[in-house]
Amino acid sequence: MKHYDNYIDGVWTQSETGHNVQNINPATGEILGEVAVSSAHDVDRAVKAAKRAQKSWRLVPAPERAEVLYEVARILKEKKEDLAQILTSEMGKVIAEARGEVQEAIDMAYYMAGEGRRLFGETVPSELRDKFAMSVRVPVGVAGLITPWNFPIAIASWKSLPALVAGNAVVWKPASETPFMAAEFMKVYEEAGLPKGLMNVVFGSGSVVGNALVEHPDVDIISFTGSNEVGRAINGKAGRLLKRTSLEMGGKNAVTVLEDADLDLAVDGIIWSAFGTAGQRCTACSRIIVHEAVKEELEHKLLERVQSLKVGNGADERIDVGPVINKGSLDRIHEYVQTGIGEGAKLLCGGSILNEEDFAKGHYYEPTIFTDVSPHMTIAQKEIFGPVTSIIPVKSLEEAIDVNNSVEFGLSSSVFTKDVNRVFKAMRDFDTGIVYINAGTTGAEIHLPFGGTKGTGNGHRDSGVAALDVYTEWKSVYVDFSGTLQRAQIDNK
Ligand code: UN1
Repeated sequence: MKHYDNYIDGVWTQSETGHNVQNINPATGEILGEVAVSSAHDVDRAVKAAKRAQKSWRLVPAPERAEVLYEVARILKEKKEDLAQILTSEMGKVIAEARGEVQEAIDMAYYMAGEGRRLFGETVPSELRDKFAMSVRVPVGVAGLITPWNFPIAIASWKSLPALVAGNAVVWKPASETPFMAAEFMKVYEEAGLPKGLMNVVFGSGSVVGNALVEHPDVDIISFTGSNEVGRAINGKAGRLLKRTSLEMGGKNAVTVLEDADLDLAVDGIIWSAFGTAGQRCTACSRIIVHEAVKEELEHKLLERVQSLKVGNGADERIDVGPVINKGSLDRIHEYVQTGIGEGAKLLCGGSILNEEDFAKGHYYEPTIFTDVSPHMTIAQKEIFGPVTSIIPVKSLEEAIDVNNSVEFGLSSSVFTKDVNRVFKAMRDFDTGIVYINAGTTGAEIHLPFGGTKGTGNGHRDSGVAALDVYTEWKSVYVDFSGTLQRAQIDNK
């Protein structure tokens, strides 16, 4: 049976508590192994190691730091299949998606390695003669990363790679549900030759380990992806300490289908983004806003497709929809469905926990579509994080935009139409951080900023060049080579 301890200062180290917790396969109930449960003291040791290591790492030229990232990319590529298998076994997503997720981490490693030769700053003209002005990026210091279970390696790569290439050190608290991917990713960094202390992993609960990271005076920035509730609590505590936070907290994403849309394409996009990862993506399509003229036809086509989806253990290549992460999640999803029925929404398909023999040991939910949902209903407002989506009929693009924007989140939205004018209108007026045209709400690429507006975040972005803004400070530098005292705002006026 596998067992993992914390990784602190380049050594796999037993936690202070000496306790462990089991890691369970959500598809089968099988016990995969166990992992350390840590205390605030373990976090403190990791932060001290990170702080020490960062002192010299910040002086290593960025192109040289990037060499480690190129190695990370190469090793991830070599181990892609093994990592995908482990990912499916502890998280449950189907194997093709697990491979895709590892690929996302590989892409991110190459992309951020390239940043080692860019990390662009700015030079601007000074107001004064014989004076040079520039602004350069400097590392923030120690980054505390708190990452979710739904993309255990991709999201960890979005955060750790830019942090490291920019000259920071990292203390990482991975989700309790997916510790093995965290340990595997750590092993990749180790093999790639990352100097000790720069990346530390502390396993344990959010309330102990996460909290200790947020409150530690030597952690300079917290980057968090997870629930809105936890993100707000983190921001409250970090705010009092004037600590920088980058928060990504979910969505209530909608696909809009207009009356001129290619309906078969729209169905492809909806099925993939509503039921891929069993709906457990922040970007999952959990609302379908459809023009009433094509509602019936769309429902018919969706129903046909949903009935052909195979639910089961994602390790089997033939499966389309895997289990949800755990029993608590399964029950919560079912509760939302009951609430939907109670509020008068109509079930087009699904609506049940799957517990016949094949499914009894895992946590499976039927792909579920509600129809005739009105925008204010609970199922049209709350993030369900499961394979449940809701059809909301509208009469125009304008109404669709209002409905799209009527939720507390602002992560991703999409529109299916062939009309170029409506494409640009939707693109401008959807109030989300990501907009797709003629595609579902998922499928973000790593070299573009990832994140959203309103309750989704606090203005920062993972991925893309925007991620560097999270892990660097601007330093403005003025070099006066005139040999005299030149007073800005005075001597040049
Ligand atoms: C998430 O939605 O939780 O855009 C992350 C996508 C993936 C990442 C999703 N590249 O679907």
